Amino acid sequence: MTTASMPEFPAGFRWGVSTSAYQIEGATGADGRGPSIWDTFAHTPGRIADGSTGDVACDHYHRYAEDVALLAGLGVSAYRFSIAWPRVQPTGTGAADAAGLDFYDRLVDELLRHDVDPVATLFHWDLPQSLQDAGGWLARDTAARFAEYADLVAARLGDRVRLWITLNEPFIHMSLGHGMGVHAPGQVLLFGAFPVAHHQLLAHGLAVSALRARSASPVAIANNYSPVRVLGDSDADRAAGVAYDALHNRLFTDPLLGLGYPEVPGFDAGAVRAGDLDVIAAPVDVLGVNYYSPTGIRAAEADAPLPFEIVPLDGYPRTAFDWPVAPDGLRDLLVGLRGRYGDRLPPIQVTESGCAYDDVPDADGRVHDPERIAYLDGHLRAVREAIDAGVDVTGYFVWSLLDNWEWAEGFTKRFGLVHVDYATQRRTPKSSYTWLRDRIARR
Ligand code: IFM
Repeated sequence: MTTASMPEFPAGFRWGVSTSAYQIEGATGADGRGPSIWDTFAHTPGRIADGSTGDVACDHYHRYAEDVALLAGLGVSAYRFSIAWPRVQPTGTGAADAAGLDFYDRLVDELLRHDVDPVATLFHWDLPQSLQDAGGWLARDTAARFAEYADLVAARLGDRVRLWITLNEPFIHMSLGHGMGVHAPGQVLLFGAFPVAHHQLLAHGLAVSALRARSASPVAIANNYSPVRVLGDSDADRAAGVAYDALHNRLFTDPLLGLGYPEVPGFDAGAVRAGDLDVIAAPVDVLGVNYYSPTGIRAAEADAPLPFEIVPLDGYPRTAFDWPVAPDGLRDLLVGLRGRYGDRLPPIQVTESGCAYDDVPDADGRVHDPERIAYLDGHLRAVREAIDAGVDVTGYFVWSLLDNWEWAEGFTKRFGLVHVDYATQRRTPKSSYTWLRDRIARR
């Protein structure tokens, strides 16, 4: 597929790629880094599909200069990475570990040397294990600890990071990590996980002030969204759709934009104290939107624990994760956010969008991934349609630069524009990398 017929994007549109610390860095024992909940979880037999861990991952900690060169070759204007809290504070409290921060200092400088804006996420799920032992996100104190950590990072990098992202996908961390237990820390609390939502949002709000006190750069949060497709036409099916939408798409956005918590089935507001909602509603400069696919919903059986049932959506091509490829969902989501929140909505950047396929080098060592090219083409067109419909979208980050360690799926899912041979750590740009490079160069 050529890039000739691609729509244009507004001047200043931010082209980026995203990664996260535990998924690529490796070097989990280097320079005083403490253990995180993902070290513990990955080392627990039976938790990860292929029995792997993030101990080495893509060895980015040692190969970051090679990876920044790949970013520069791609021509992106921004790189979204995450900072590992246990590198900065090995036990989640106290003074910063200088060597841990030095790594991010070097990375940021290397990015700037190549004219790539550093976009730093403070929390992409790797909570220091010591904080988990003290209650994790069920404990209100973790929010205060997060603000201290944000202050330490901003004191060191606040002059050079161009966009801060406080949290990555707090909904996924709450639901998969604490509701269903398939991610770290592996808790199966179902509705008992709601304090995790509130304490993450409180942490976000406190961190917004901490960052603003040290850095003039804009602040955002990256939420995961999935537009709901209701299957079935009964009132119960529609009510199930509304319930799921509130849980997935509104729980972490309504309070952020000053609307308080939406009505969510089973929501327990016991953790909410006077003044918290004001802290959470501290204005952000950008809303980060992570989108992968829509969710099919219908009413659950009468005695089911949840009031909705998630059902597969037919009629779409599928990724190796079996997720439907639905660019229309991204357009609907962006337009829907604008419709729902109106002038409360800050500019949006799509902070993650991508797909996993079973990419294998051919006999010549080249990696052809036409499905990913089609995916990116479709999703970029969807963003353009949303802009045409009046939504202020100012950036698009592909997940991910590299094939990497995909959480409970281990190394079995490849999301990268660049193929990684995990035995040799050899990086091979896929055909989607070349396509995106040419696409960006046309701007
Ligand atoms: O790999 C993850 C990332 O860490 C968070 N968003 C979704 C991606 C794909 O599953």
